[in-house]
Amino acid sequence: MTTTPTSSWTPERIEALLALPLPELMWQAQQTHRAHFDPTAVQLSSLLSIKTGGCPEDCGYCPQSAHHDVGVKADKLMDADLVLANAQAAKDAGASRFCMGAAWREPKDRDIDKVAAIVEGVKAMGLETCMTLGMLNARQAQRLADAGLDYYNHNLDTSPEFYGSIITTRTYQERLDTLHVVREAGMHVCCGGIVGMGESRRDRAGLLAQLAGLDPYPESVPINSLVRVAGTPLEDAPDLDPFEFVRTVAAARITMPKAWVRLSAGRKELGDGIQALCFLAGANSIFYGDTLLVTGNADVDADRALFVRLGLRATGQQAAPTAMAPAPHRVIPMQTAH
Ligand code: SAM
Ligand code: DTB
Ligand code: SF4
Repeated sequence: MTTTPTSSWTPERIEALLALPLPELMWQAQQTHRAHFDPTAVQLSSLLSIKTGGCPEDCGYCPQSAHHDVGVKADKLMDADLVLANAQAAKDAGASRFCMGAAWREPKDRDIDKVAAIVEGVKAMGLETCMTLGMLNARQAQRLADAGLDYYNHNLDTSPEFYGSIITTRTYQERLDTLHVVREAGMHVCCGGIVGMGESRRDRAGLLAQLAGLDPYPESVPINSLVRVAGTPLEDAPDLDPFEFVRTVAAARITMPKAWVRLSAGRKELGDGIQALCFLAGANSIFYGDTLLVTGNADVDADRALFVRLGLRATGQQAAPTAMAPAPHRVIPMQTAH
């Protein structure tokens, strides 16, 4: 694999998109969105940390890295029963996909045995499954695919040029290699990045060029807005104009027309107005539920109210948003980083 983008979406072309007058950019994004999706439908994924904290990687944004003094306690892999109880709660609340994250650099083979059993259990509930466990080798990817895992999340996070100032313990190429084995195993790829880490607009274009250049591009593209967590190296990252986030979402939609573009971390801080612009720009998926992995997510009642105010509906549900099922609740309390 190579870090040279293979699509016609070069960083230069994408940077030009990002620089368009906002009405022009939004118009292009909306046309693309409407060609492939119902613009009123938003997919809901719920997230659970199944192995929290103590990660050997040094990702500068991450509260779960053992390199940073954040106060997140390192746990072992959660019991399958508890994972399944959380999945059932997410399903009852209306989520169509259950995403499980582990703070590992890479799973051990005995971990794969355990998570494969969890995948089978969550699938049996009728939920789509997604996992993010760090780097995988080809054999591990195949085990997960055979267990029925629908999506594997592994983010590129930023441009190849900016990457080294955020993470030193894992290379960009290693991330691309994991994406390759996930694809070869036949799973859907969920891959995106983080906006607001002090990167330039050119870096955001560089990230999107990498994503759009994957062949095929990811089915699911999470766009995270950095959650600045005290104790991480990025706790004092400079403020970014939130319209840059909207622009990034719009450019993701234009460059990856059929992908699910997910508003991921940082929705609470973005506020209703910016989120509404993101939906207009082509975002059509969110993380729904009390918590992300260790930090708080947007309030579920606020999400339900926002869907009603904007006339959006959750995909996979017949009823109007006013009839969205009750908000999901955690079966066990999650840790909250300060
Ligand atoms: N350990 C696995 C890995 O890194 O591949 C999986 C879990 S990791 C927490 C998943 C993703 O969450 C990261 O790639 C990053 O994009 C995102 N993330 C982590 N901390 C974040 C933060 N503070 N703000 C925004 N996104 C964050
Ligand atoms: C992704 O791109 N964002 C999610 C999911 N994939 C695993 C994680 C967000 C984590 C935000 C910080 C935290 O709570 O740890
Ligand atoms: Fe570990 Fe993933 Fe956090 Fe990086 S982002 S420190 S790999 S849990």
